[in-house]
Amino acid sequence: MPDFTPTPADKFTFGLWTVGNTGRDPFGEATRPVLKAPYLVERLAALGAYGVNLHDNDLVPIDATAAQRDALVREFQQALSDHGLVVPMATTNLFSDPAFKDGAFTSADARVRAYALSKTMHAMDLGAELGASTYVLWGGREGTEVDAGGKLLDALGWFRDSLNYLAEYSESQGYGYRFALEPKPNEPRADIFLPTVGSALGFIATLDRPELFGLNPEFAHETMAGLSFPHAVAQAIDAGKLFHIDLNDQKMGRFDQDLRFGAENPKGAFFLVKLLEESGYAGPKHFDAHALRTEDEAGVWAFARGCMRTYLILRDKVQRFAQDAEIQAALAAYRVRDAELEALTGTFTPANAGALKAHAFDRAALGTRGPGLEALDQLTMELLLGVR
Ligand code: XLS
Ligand code: MG
Ligand code: MG
Repeated sequence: MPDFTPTPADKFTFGLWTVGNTGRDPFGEATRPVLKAPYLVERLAALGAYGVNLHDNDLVPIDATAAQRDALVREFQQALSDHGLVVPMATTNLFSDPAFKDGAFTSADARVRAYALSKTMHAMDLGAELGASTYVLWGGREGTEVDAGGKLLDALGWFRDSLNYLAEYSESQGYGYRFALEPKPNEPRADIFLPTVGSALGFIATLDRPELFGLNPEFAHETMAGLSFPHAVAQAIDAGKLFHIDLNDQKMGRFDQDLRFGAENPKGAFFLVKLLEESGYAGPKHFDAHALRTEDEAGVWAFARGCMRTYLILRDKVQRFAQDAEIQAALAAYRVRDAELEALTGTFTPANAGALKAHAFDRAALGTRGPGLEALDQLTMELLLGVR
């Protein structure tokens, strides 16, 4: 029986803001004290994590002086090198400060849009200094409660202009970032622009350098939109755009919960792990979640350990699924092959099209055949429930 202990080779990462979450919510104060970044690094390394990600202000307060910034960065870098953790991803906090209350890149105020660009370029400098190669853009405040301002089309244009500008900045500085857009349907705004993976994929195609932009899909965000996370991730993979991933869990139809990975929907988590492992995704697996507000610091580390263990347990189940003869036989029966017809549908030629149009299909037989999905799904459940 494997012991499911993570190692850096598993490439698990956490945000400073995740294990550093103090439990504050819109109705209640913090329930846990602030933990300093170097301490978080030390504890994550001890648990077997690979890296740590950050927003600029997770490490450097928004009003820090240059000297304070440099001291905090040095202390953080020392902890990273002492404990062998890397910073694969960085991002900008464009949502906490009241200046961004009506958007950052999509604010109707040109001064706010300019400040958002400036703040992001400084944060990109910080990320590059720490070695980050992925730059996440979550547009938390990019949205509206009311559309009386009439900025829907303008906002998309401002957003596009800002992303184009930041890509040029990255290239001109030699940072070589790959930008990962993180869609979310709502919270903290009533309606956030580019609300789903599909919306972001469509938008990327309109950018000047689409090759530099991809996705950072999050389990909770697609679930909040009532969508299937594995389906969204499959589309990102198919488009060659899965640049990063935020793993957590979420009850559908609720506020943004950021639950421990697999806590709510282990079956969805299984199909997600299967997709990541079998598609060859090689990037970090980032847990963007936090311990329940009820928990003390011991609960925080139980949460972090739990996220990684659940991933490893599901990865083991994926291997068992691939080795299970009965499951593989059911899968083979489900995927019906037909050499003659596949030859005709593989490539369009006038001759193939003509032969296909002339082919006599047994429509009744096609409609009558049962594909065996009930049995296959039950086998999957029994594997997940630990009885096979
Ligand atoms: C919030 C987002 C946020 C981003 C990073 O819901 O998940 O944590 O991942 O800004
Ligand atoms: Mg989130
Ligand atoms: Mg996230």
